[in-house]
Amino acid sequence: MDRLTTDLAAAIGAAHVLTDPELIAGYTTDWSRRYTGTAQAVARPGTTAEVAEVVRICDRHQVPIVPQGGNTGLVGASVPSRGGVVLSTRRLRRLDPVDALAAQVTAGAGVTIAELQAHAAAAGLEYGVSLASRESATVGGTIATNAGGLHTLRYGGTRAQLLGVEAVLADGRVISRLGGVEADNSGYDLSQLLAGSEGTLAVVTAARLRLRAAEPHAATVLAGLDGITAAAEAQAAIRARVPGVRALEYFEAAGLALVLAHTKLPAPLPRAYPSYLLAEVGGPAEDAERLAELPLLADAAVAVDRAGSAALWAYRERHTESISAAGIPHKLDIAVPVARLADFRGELDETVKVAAPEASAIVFGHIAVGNLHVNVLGPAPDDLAVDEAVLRLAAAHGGTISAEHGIGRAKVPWAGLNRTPEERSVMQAIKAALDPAGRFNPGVLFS
Ligand code: 2HG
Ligand code: ZN
Repeated sequence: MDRLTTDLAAAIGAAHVLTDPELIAGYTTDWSRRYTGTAQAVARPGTTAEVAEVVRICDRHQVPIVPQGGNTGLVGASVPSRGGVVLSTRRLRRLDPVDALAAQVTAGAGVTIAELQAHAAAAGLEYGVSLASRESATVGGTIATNAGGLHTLRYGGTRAQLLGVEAVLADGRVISRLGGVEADNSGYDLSQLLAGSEGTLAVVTAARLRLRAAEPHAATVLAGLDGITAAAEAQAAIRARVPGVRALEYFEAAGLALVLAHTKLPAPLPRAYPSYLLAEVGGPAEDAERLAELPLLADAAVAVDRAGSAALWAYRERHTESISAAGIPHKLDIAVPVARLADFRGELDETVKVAAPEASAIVFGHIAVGNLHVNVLGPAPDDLAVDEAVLRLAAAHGGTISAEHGIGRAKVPWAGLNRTPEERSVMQAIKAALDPAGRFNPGVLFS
C-alpha cells in the first residue's frame, strides 16, 4: 500500500478503500462505456465527517478527487480522466422520516432515486424526478448533474426539487442547509450553485428535497405518428387540452427496432410508424377521456392501470440499454426550442452522414421540453467529428449542447457554443474561489 492508500484506510477503514483493479473497474468506466480512466483508489466514506477526511487527505497528497454517485452519468463526469481518487458517496445512506407537514425529506447522497420514490410513496407523496436509471442513480449524483428525466414537464429538473444541501468543500469544511425553510432569502443560494456543478465545486453529502402530492394514474398512451412534426403538434394539443399530463416522450422507428431486438418485447402497435409519442396523464379519469378525444392519436395503445402503463413505458425507457447493447454510442443530449424541433430533425441525418458516413442516429427524448437524445452508433469513441457536427447544429437552431446530462468531459470542447465568454469566466472565477487547487473533477466543465 502506498502512503495515500494507507492514510485513506486509517481514516475510513481498509475495507472501504478499494485498489484491486477488478474491484475498481466498475467505478472507472461510465455508463456509456465511452469514458474510462484509472484511479489510485476508490474511497467509500460512510459519514460526512469521513468524506471531509478523504478530501483533506487527497488535498495533502495533491491528487484529484472524482465524486461519484451511482455512476449512471453519460458524459464522462463521474469517472477519472487524470487518475486520483474516486470518492464514492454510495454509503451515505441517511434517509430521514418524511416531514409530512412540509412535504419534504432529508436524504443522504447515496440513497437511490428508486429508494427515495418508495419512501415518499409510503407517505402518500411523490418525488418529482424520475428516470430510467432510478435503481442506481443517487440523490447526490442527480443533484451534481441537475438530472432532468421523465417528469420535467410537470415538476422541473432536480434544481426545482432542491431546498438545500449538506456538502464538503475542497478544504474539508462542511456547509449545511438541511433545515427546510422554503421562504429563505438570506443571500447566495449555495445549494442551487452546487446543483449541476458536476462534482467540480464540492461533494454533496445530503439534501433537503421537496416532495409532491402523489397523483392518481389516469392513463398512459403510446401513439404512432407520421414524424416529428406530427409529434410536436400532438404534444402541444395534449398540453393545451389535458391539464394532468405528466410526461410526453418521443421515439422513432430506428430506436424501437433496437428495443424490440434487445428486449424481445412484441411490437407496441399493429403497424409500424416513423415516430411515436408516449403520454402519461395523472389526475382524474376525465383527463384520460380528454386525451382519448384527440383525433391526433388515431392509432394508439392505452393503459389505465399501472402494470399496463409500465409495459408501454418499457418501449421508451429501455432505449438506453438497447442502444448500448448495439455498440458504444456518442450521446448528444441536445435541446432546441420546440418550434425548431422539426427543422433540427430534418437536417440531422444529413449532418450525421457528412460527419460520419457509416453512422446511424437514434433519436428519442423529452419532446415537450425540446430535448432530443441523439445517439450516434458507428464512429470510434475518440472520433469527435459527429459530436462537433450535431452540437453545432443544435446551437445553430438556437439550442443547447446539453439539455440534462451535463457538459462532463464529453462536451468541454464545445462549452463556448452555449455560454458567452463572460459567463464562462464567471464560472471559472467561482471554480477558483471554491476549489483553488483544482482538486475536484479536473477536466470536467473546463479544459
Ligand atoms: C433518458 O431520457 C436518459 O432515457 C438517457 O436521459 C438518454 O441514453 C440516452 O441518451
Ligand atoms: Zn433523458
